[in-house]
Amino acid sequence: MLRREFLRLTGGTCLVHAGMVVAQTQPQPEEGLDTLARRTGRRFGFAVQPSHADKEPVRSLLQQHAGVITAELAMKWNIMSNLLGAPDYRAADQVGALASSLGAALRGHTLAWHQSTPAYLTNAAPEQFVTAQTAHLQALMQRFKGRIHTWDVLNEVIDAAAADHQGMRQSVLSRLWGTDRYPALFELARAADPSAKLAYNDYGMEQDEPWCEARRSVLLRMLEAWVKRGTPIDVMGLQAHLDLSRRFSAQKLLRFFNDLQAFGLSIQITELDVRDASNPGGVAARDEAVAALYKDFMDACLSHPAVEMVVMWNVTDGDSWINRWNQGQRRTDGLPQRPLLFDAQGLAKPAFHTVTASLGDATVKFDMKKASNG
Ligand code: 9MR
Repeated sequence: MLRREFLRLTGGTCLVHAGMVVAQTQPQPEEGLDTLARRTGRRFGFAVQPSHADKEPVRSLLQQHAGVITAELAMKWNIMSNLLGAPDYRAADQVGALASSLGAALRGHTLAWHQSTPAYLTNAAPEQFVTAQTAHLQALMQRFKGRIHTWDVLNEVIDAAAADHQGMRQSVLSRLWGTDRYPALFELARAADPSAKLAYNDYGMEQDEPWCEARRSVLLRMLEAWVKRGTPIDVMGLQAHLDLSRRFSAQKLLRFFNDLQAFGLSIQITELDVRDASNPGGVAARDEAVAALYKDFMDACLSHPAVEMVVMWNVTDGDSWINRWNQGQRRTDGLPQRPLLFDAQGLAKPAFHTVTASLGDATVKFDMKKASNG
């Protein structure tokens, strides 16, 4: 095998690093990211689209490193809905089959989200919407019953700027389902598949900015009310779309994790990537800065016993949603962003090595006395 091919398949991990021979106890090349995560009872994985997952380099990288698979698009309601006919589950089934073939846990994403609500329901009567949302949730959960590790039941309902609405986002969901009835989604989900963990999933809470703090406060208030009324929720999904232009404080993040744990929730990092649109440097400097933020973030996460899994949002910089033409912020130099662990050719970047080291060095095990509020 060519050295280049070997490094690609192994994620580029060398036995000699920075001039030092790596001790036998350090991660070995054949140990993929999920294997390393399992040492502390955790899992590591990726969000994928079927069209990327069956092509190189993504295919081999998943085989080497994936212990969790999330469908980036394929399990969203608007993607599978047909106004006139039965839902089209083909792409969702492909992602399910991929997870099985890899022996990976499958995350279901997402049962209720304003952005994936089919357009034809935007002006529905509330009763019609409730009937359609309920039927969708039940049918999709029934199809994957017993095969989903965790369902993202509800996604992104917080908007801290919505002061007149207690920080709840105003959307098709708040209008037609009702914010006070969000817990009912979890009750329906628990009844539909009692074997799946149930998550609320959201973004913009991981870094040290006033607006993140505001979003954390709204979230904790919302979760407290849900838990008080016995809502069957098991997991807080933190998307972790990190950004180099924002500050990071491990101390504040860990305090937030303690608050979530106190509600009896485990924590899953569900959509990790690092945007570098603001970094003016060349590729090497950008990659070092991205790797440093990954290190700070991963070390903090892995030091907390409530953190259960880490899922990257896509696999290589080439298939990252951030670099698609209509998404993410553009760099002023016109170059693509470098948000993930592997470059567009599938070669390991410095961020891969820091994440490998964080997983390899972790000593605190995932240890969650599962909440009894379910
Ligand atoms: O990456 C996804 C992008 O390709 C889709 O156009 C978009 C709408 O379906 O969803 C993106 O994924 C989002 C995820 O579902 C929820 N959190 C934010 C993600 C990035 O926008």
